[in-house]
Amino acid sequence: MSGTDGHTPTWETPRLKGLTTWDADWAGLRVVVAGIGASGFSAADTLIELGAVVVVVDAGATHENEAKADTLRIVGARDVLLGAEHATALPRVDGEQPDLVVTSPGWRPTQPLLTDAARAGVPIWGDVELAWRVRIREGRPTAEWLAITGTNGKTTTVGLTESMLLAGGKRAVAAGNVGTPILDVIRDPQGYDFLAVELSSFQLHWAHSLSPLASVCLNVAEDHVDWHGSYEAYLAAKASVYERTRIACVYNVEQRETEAMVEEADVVEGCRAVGFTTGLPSVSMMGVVEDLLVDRAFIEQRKDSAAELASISELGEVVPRHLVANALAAAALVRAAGLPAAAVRDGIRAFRPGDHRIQVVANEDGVLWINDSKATNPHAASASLASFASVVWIAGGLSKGVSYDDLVRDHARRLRAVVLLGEDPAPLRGALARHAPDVPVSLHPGTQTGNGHDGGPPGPATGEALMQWAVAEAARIAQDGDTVLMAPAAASMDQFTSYAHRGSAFMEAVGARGGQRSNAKES
Ligand code: UMA
Repeated sequence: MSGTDGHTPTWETPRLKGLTTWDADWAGLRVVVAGIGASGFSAADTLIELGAVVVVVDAGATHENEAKADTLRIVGARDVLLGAEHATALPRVDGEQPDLVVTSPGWRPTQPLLTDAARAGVPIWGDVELAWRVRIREGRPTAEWLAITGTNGKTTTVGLTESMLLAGGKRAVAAGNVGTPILDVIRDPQGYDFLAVELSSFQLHWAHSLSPLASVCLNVAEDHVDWHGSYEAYLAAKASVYERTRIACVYNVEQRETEAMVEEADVVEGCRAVGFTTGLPSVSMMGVVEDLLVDRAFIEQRKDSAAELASISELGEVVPRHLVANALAAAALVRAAGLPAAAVRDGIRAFRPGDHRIQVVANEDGVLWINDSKATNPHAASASLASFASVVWIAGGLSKGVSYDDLVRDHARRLRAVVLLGEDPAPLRGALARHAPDVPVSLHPGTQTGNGHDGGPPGPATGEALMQWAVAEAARIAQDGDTVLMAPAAASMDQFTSYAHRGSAFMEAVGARGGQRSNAKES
């Protein structure tokens, strides 16, 4: 794990070894922070507070980054280097080779500054590793960590976990990949009992010594292959969530890969493996009996009985199977943390799912409109498609190098038509041609005519304009009983600023259609 093969850096050096608490001797440590986004800013700010000598590098010289750079200079950063030319090699700090690089998750291991650091033997940590190292302050841990990863359902599960912890009267917060940098919550003066920490595969790749109270990998499917280099490397990053877990490693009974990860993990003596299943639970599992979520893991009489936690209907009006799985995983984490069954039920009742995840936008004229902009990979889109019988599917975007063959093959029978997004629709279009040749496919006229970069016709619409076209096209095709499902199975950044932007554009376009119709009725 420590990567001492000469090609990858070790993450520990004699100077870094003792740095395992907030009160350790961080003073004068020479650190390069890669990135000035959410996590990089938080890492730099923390390191400056700890007395380290900090140089921050970011390839983007935007106004927003300039403003952040000014703030960091004021609080004491040694230097902030903005612009692509600075991200091509490891900078020196006060004329010397740095002791450490703290990188942002978006930086790939193949990025030149990072490969330069690796070649020079300079350890690379992510902000999550730094947060783990400084969590003990004045002799006490600031909070216990419940670590959550998986290809899909992370954000819902951290939200449910946080809600259950709060319902149990604990001071708790969701942090990490969910949006709030982990170092911001570690430094919160009020403090917390528990953190529900969402960890992406990128963050896990750069985390080396975490030892959470409980951990879960919800599921795995091909994703982020472009960042990790291979699916195997992505899986290895995901599996590392279980390393050094203390009380319970929670796995998905319906996905053997996650159980295998637990079997392989080097955990703390006495740590249990606890499964979750949307079927009947065996001993040491959370599961479903009739319409109830039950616990057969954290009760004394688990050999011959199960304890009721909540009824499925308390999760909402439409309850897809994966939401049941997410709730059971969250329940396992909080039960491992010693919370009572009532906290699970009350947490589920209080939970409000976030926008853009199988969100009902409208149900009009017999057509259900669903925003699942968070379905940024085939696995998430598959779970979404499986929830509906007859679908007009709005899909496509930045494909991240994944294959769409299985997805289209598995769901071809439920597709009435497909409306394609994406600057490069070829990957999904090809899979549709191979596995669903009879399903009509709509392509924006701009996409069909070219990208406009070569002096040809104008390129495809983007953002709101593109989504208005897609929604109008879907409305033209959809029939009574259909679901129009915007679950793109791809990232959004080629045509939108984020999945939230894409989802909001969809909701606005659907809402505007409702407005047009009611105006037409009135006039
Ligand atoms: N940058 C470079 N060179 C590079 C790459 C990036 O200079 O090669 C710079 C950019 O100009 C930018 C900064 O680095 O200024 C961005 O860093 P980042 O992309 O790591 O993003 P942060 O703002 O630090 O946000 C990160 C997570 N982003 C990613 O992993 C891409 C956020 O997850 C997370 O909420 C935040 O830390 C706090 O922990 C977002 C995400 O999209 C939601 N996650 C992916 C996902 O869920 O699929 C993994």
